Amino acid sequence: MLIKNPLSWQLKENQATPETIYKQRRDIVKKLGLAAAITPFTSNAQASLFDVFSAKKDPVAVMDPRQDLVGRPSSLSTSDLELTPEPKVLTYNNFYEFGSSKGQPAELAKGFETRPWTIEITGEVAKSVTLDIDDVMKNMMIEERIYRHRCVEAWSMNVPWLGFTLASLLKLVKPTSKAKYVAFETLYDPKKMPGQASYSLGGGIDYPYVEGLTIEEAMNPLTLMTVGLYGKTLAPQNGAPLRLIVPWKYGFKGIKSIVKIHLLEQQPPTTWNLLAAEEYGFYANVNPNVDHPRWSQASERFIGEGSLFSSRRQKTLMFNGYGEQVASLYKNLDLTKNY
Ligand SMILES: Nc1nc2c(c(=O)[nH]1)N[C@H]1C(S)=C(S)[C@@H](COP(=O)(O)O)O[C@H]1N2
Ligand SMILES: [Mo]
Repeated sequence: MLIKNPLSWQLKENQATPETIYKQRRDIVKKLGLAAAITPFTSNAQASLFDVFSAKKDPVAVMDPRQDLVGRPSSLSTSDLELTPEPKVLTYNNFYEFGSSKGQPAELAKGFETRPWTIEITGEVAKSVTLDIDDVMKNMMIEERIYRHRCVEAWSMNVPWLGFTLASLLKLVKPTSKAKYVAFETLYDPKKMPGQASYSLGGGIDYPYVEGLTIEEAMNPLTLMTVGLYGKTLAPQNGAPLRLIVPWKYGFKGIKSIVKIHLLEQQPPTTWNLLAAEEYGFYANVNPNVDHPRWSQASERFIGEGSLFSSRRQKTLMFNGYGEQVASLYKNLDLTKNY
């Protein structure tokens, strides 16, 4: 299989993009100086991933405050949803590296530096690589995906994420036939992440935070490497510069501020499962019929307009409403045991 050239691929995609978005995107491309970087690679089918991502870099940019980011509309977006107001998405967070109570991450992650930032991809791949986040953001096709976002704590939001499919990234590194699982790791830097330096602030987690998916889950087109929300790059408290979003699973699978991706043959350990295996499984599919040992999962508190205390209760949807796309992945699995 040839390594696809994301640059030429992006141009092709753009031809199918509505004019206004295309124009905005073209302006961004111009601003980033990407146009000049397109030529060297287009004719070389053998281009390695290093070549593909060696487009010239912008001056180092600290992405806090958030920068504008445009995503192509996607048919995989759940576009009929009432959105959770942006200020709530930015303040009602779980990110234990910056404190284990709501509101704390928004405060303690202020000024968290996300440049320079690299992502290492290793293990069962044709060739291990280390990618620079800015090259990744320039080369991958960024889409807007409105998804339901359901925490295992039984609250939910609807968020317009911006990102690219994990599948499109993994295809570039060519997983080997032994790649059955994908493991992810958050940055470990207790100097920058106070929750990693303090047991009580960090909720007793053994850092770094780790997560994992099966290769089939990772390759599903819904699985999004997320770099933004509400038309801008991610805020630190939402997992800048790069986090995972798996919309049919509980939010804790959506690991934030990723620095490592490792493909492997065995199921990798995952943070909440290590902490309390009888409460949090590896699969963590949203399921109204399988309760958490300490509370029901049949309904959820939707965080929308108005006060958090007045938020409405609604029924939990099987696979968070994404069963049509993902139920087949679990047809041979007992979801009561594999929660
Ligand atoms: N590294 C890391 N990733 C994390 C968490 C965390 O504490 N640390 N919390 C998870 C949980 S429980 C949820 S619900 C989501 C919350 O994402 P949000 O704050 O963007 O809504 O992030 C997930 N990713
Ligand atoms: Mo969560």
